[in-house]
This record gives sequence, C-alpha cells and structure tokens, in this order.
Amino acid sequence: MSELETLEQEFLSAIDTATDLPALEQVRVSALGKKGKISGLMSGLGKLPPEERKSFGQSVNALKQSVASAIEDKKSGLERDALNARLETEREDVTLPLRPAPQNEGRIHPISQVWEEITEIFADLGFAMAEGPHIETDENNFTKLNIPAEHPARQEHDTFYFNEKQDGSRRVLRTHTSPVQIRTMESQEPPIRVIAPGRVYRCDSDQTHTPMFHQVEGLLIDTETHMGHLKWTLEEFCKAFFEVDDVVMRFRASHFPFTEPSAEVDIGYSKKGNELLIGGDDNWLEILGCGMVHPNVLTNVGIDPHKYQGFAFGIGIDRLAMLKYGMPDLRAFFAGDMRWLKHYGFSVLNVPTIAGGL
Ligand code: 2NL
Repeated sequence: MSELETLEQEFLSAIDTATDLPALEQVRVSALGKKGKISGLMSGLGKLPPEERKSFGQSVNALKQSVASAIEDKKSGLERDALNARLETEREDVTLPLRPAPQNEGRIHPISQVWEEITEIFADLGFAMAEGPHIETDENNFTKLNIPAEHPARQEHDTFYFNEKQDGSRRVLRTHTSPVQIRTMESQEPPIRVIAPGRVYRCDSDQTHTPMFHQVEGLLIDTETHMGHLKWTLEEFCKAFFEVDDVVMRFRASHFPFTEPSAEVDIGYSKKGNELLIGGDDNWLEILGCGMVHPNVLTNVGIDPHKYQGFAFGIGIDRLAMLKYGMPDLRAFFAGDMRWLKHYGFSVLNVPTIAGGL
C-alpha cells in the first residue's frame, strides 16, 4: 500500500469512529486544516522534481477530495442524529392555556366610556366636538361669560389661579369647558352646534368633589332658537344615554350668570332593592344645568343678540357615569386601582355606537 493510501485509510477510519461533531472537527483540522497532513503534502509539492510533481499532485488531490467528502457525509449524519435526539427529549405542551392578549386584559375607564357615549349621542344629533386648552385666560373663563371681576361666582368656582403676569393679567385652570364655546363663537359664524367635553378644575376636595373632574357642555346658536329646542334636545339625549324611552325630566328655574332664563334639570327614578331605575317620578336626581345664552355673552363674542339666540347646557360626566353604571364612590375614579378598573372598566372592543348600542 502506498503512503497516501495508508494515510487515506487512517483518516477514513478516524472519521468513521468520530462519535460527535467536535471529534469530527478534530479529524478535519488534522487532515485539511492549515497545519494538517494533507495541506502539508500540498505545500511540499514544489520541492519535488518536476516529473513527479504532476502525478503526485493528482493523487494528493484525490486523497483530499475523498477525505473532505467523507467528512461531509459523516457531518450530516451526526447532525441528523443530534436533531433526532433533541426531538426525542424536547416536548411542547400545546394544550397549555394562552397568555391573555392585551386587548382582553386592558380596560377602558368608565369616564372614557361615558365620554364616548355622550359624544356619540350628540354627534348623532348633529353636534360637532370642540376642544380647547385647560389653562385659560381670566377673560375666556369668566369675563366674557358675563361673570365680571368681583362677581361672587368667581369665588364660588373655587378657582385655581396662576401668578399674576407683569401686565396684571392672570391665567386660571378652567373651571368649566365654557371657554371652549367662547373660542368657538369667536372663530365661527352661526349656525353653531358644538359640544365640548373635557377636564375641568376646582379647588375643592371631599367625599363628593375632586379637584379635577369631567364636564361636557353643549352650545347651539341659530336664529329663532328657544327653550323648546333645548328641552327636546336634552330629552333625546337622556333617552339615548339611559336607554329608556319614558324618561321623566323636571326643569326647575335656576340662575347662572351666562344664561337667561336658566334651569336645573332633574331626572326621575325609582329604587328596586339596591338598584336605581331611571323612569317614573318617585325620586329626583339633579343631572345638569342649562338655559338660553345670555345676550351679554353673545355681545361679548361679537354675535348680534337681536339676530341670534342660543341654548347651552353643562353636564357632569363623572356623576352621569356613577348613575348609569352604579358606582357609589367618586374617589375610586381617580385612585388607579387595577382591581376596581377590572371590575368597572370596559372592554377595548366595546365601542359605543348608536347603531350597535351604548
Ligand atoms: C352646570 C351648569 C351650564 C352653561 C353651562 C354656557 C356656556 C356658554 C354660554 C352659556 Cl359659552 N352657557 N354653559 C350654561 C348653563 C349651565 O352648566 O351645572 N353644569 C354641571
């Protein structure tokens, strides 16, 4: 047997007996690596006499091919065996319960839900939604609404004031969303039909008051608008919101500086055990304030009160949410307790629509 044939036998048997990939790699390095035996033979070719060089070179090449292909075959065999061994031992239990998806875990806060319900109902009645800044000028929050300086309402509103500026002007955290309607009347021509939902702020905190709460105000300006339009609109709203056809409402004369005449509105309800049922006239609950926009307010925003009239109303969103979904404690709204939210919150996919129900 020639020297090369012996070498080939050695390598082939080493390849054959390699039991894992690292052992096989060792064989490859010792044969074909930079310092391996076959590579050594290749680089020694130059020292041979020219007449031997060609045939010896061909033989070494054949040896190299044979060893390389034996290594490849062995390698795929070992890899297949390793995979089979893993498949034998590794198991995935496809019957395990799924981790809950975010859309099933997350909840919409009841205030957000009621906010959406209210805007959806008024959108259906043709009202556009308007929004504005929470930090307002004294003029937009009070003066233009017919609440002059030193008017007791400024104290009644428990206003959060910012420091006075050098020119003597003061900014406030809006105490109602009315400044949004002021801005709307200043930038749009009548007819106007908007609702302004949003956060409002009053320096007041106890069992039934939080320093930040949510309000939605509505405003309609047109020629020949009267209290009958206001009453119909609010009745339609209550029917849609409480999802009952026979709501009973009571309009009580009241006073706001920005409306004349003004009214507070109660809704009739009855108690069945612990439940509160909307309808009937056993008990009354105040839910909103409203009236005809005061001519002074129209004049202040550049609308001619002899040509246009309007109605406006203000509703507390938090209070409406408590009433509709039977949540007794106002403060829980802002506590950020996940257990409470899980119980009272709404599914992400439960979007209120007029057609699909609220
Ligand atoms: C309440 C009372 C009310 C308004 C808000 C309003 C806005 C403009 C002009 C006239 Cl720009 N009025 N808003 C009118 C009457 C009542 O809210 O008790 N809200 C909870």
